[in-house]
Amino acid sequence: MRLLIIFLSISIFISCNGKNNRKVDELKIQDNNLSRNIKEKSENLIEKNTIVVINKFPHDVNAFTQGLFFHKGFLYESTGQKGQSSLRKVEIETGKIIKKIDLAPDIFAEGAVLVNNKIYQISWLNKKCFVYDLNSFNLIKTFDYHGEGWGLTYTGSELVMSDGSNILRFINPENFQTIRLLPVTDMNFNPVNYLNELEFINGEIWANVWQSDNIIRIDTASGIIKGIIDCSILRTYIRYNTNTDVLNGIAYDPEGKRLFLTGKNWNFLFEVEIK
Ligand SMILES: [Ca+2]
Repeated sequence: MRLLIIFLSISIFISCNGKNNRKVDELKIQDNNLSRNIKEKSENLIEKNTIVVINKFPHDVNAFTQGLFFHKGFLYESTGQKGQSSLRKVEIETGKIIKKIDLAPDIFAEGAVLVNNKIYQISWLNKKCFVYDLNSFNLIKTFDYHGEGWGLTYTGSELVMSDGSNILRFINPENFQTIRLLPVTDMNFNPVNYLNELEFINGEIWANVWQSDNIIRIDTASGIIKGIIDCSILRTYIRYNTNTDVLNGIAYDPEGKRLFLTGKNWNFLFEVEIK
């Protein structure tokens, strides 16, 4: 009798447990479906665009573009690589270099931006930001900072610096002290790494994502991506050689509403429109 009770108890337990397992499995499937739906819906909230090429202009194939900005009809470009780093003022239509300074051979220059008639140019591993007079390119001062320097832009009150991670640093241009850090994520709060050259456009931060053909549009308050711009079509225009590297270089002309893009050692600078 006792054995029968034990057997029945075990049978009932196994039966209930089986049902529970099925319920757990069903809940897991429902949960997975819900997660997928939320993910799909949130991804749909990110605007997806491509570009149309309006113009293409000559670009120095020896310019390993790391920083690019527009000012009063000219482009200003920071080029990288040790022994080849420079700061240039370039005529857009011809690609002609109007003014250029070469940096010390141990400096690997990165992003550059204009702040009140001064050009700020950061460096990759040298932990130095150089500040020049806009017109003369004379060095005014240098700042030291921690970590790597990749891209640089200016909001009108703060510098924004990328370092290859998903963290953007907001910096006081007066003393180069960090004011705040902004982690950049997708809608599901996954980090978006490899943020490179930057441009502040209509209140958003636009960033080249290193080794991709995408530029992302970042909300400056939340750090969440608002849009992805697929620029892969530019690859069909450029002439490849052994030095041709990735898309990197965003410059915006706010008055003419013109957007310029290029890449490291690319033979063209493109004027594009968002589609
Ligand atoms: Ca830029």
